Amino acid sequence: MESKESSLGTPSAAASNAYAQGLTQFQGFWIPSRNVPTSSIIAFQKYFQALDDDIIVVSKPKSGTTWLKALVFSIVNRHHYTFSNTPLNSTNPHLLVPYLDIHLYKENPNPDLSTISSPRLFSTHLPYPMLADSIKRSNCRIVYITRNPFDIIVSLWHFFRFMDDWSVEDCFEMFCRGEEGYRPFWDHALGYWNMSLEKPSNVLFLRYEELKEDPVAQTKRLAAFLGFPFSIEEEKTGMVNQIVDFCSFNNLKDLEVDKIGKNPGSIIPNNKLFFRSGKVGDYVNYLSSTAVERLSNILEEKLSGSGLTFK
Ligand code: PAP
Repeated sequence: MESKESSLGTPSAAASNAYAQGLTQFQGFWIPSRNVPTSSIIAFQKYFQALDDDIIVVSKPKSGTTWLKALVFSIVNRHHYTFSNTPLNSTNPHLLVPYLDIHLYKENPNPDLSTISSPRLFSTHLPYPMLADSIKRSNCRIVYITRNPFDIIVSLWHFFRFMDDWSVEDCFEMFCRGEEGYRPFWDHALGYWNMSLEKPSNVLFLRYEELKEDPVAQTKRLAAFLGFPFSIEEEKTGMVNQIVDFCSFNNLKDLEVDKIGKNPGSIIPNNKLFFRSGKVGDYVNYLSSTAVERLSNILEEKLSGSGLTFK
């Protein structure tokens, strides 16, 4: 595995936008190195020792990570907290399911994670080939969430407008060239898709759209995969619905911590940015049908024969 930063530096769109200027080619992927120094990835790859009961939330940015983290935290901790005293009321989901690379191994190249109670909840945006070998060798569970790339583009574009006066077309072009952070979309998704087929008890492949369409069924599926299935009694008393409601866009976005809070040390100016519209198909308001057709064709070619499709 290539372990040096590439002298290629930044993607071809770099001249025109700050987002691209913050990307570094590393181990074959473009990494937003302003937020994820390559040294923290190296430290994570070298020192992280996965445990069999670890749970790792993985996504490409803007795929539904915040939502999934809230759900996973709520499912796993439902016997420890009520909805009125859950830490989600006062802490953004990103801090409750911390990033291995953006948080833990950035703050300390060899943090002591042994004191975290089981199951430990972690997250990353890194593509499968860049995960620490101990994760691949262990029996831990990876939950991957993906989303239709058209909505990801629009979400990404909106999100980074806090630092970039870029157009949605700039963002779209970058995505089509596979030069966005953790790029390209199709390789990222394929890596986890293939692993979910190869090791279905270790890798769950979720879609944002499926969660939106039937959050109760998908939350049950998620809980069963995580080894925390809902009992018949819990289903009867409405626990699944309560978790779904608590983690819904409308509830989380109105919590004070997510409305006016900011995660300490984060480059993201406020947590509100993690909650924009939370809709499926919003892209039709931003991308032309020609653009959609063009990316659909790219996806068809790149994903051909894999069984993975996006609409
Ligand atoms: P991140 O990679 O920066 O953490 P991520 O959470 O993956 O972002 O994705 C953000 C998207 O999820 C936003 O989509 P939008 O821009 O199209 O609106 C955000 O609104 C949406 N989102 C956040 N929380 C929820 C939720 N509880 N339910 C549904 N969608 C959500």
